[in-house]
Amino acid sequence: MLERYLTAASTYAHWIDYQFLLIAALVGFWLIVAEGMMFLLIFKFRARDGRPSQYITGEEPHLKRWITIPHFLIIVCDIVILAGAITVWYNIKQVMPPADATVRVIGQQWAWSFQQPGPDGVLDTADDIRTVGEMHVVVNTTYHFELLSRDVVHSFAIPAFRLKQDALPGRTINGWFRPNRVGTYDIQCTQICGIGHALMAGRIIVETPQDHAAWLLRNSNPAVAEQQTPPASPGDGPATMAEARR
Ligand SMILES: [Cu+2]
Repeated sequence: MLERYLTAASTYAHWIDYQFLLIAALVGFWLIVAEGMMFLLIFKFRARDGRPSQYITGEEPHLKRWITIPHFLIIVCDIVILAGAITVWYNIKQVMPPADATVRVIGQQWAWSFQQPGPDGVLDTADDIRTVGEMHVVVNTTYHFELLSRDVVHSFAIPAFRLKQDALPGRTINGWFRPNRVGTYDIQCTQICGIGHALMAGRIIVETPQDHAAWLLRNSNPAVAEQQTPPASPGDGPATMAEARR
């Protein structure tokens, strides 16, 4: 249902959406019941000709029940919401499914930069690809990310993935995502991090394995990539910031 308003492009996006719907439905139900009851009672016991409005202290047991019974029902709803929230948190933040690839995400005032494995598929080797503001990933691939900050607290967010994770200076925070829809999606910083915070945007391009392989070839260090893969077809213009910088 929330997908109508915000594309869901990762495997856990719908878990978050269901949790929001669960909270909205349970809280919304009690909001309507409580407000409806309040206005009904105001109307029913209002002052009329020859009869003043009633002042009810609510101390008698048959009146107290109007508080205690909904109170316990709401506690049951709270437990349902908590159980859902803990399950979602555990599955997204505590459990790391095996990675198909690992990438490094670095926040700084005021840009996101990314370090991804080159054609060898291994991070921290000579053919790594470094980009600023733009990250390329393969659809239906589980990524682990190592999140770092060079200066202050940032927050790495991809709304279409329902992913949000703070980046803390001095710490490497691990997380994961698995994009399941081809497209280009926003990356944002969601922790106010200085005067350029609003400009700290990027994009993530989820592409097919073929498109990603072509991008890898175009952006790998030619000297390193030549030893590992056939050369890219000539005439490809600069397609990304990484290529344009070289
Ligand atoms: Cu930031």
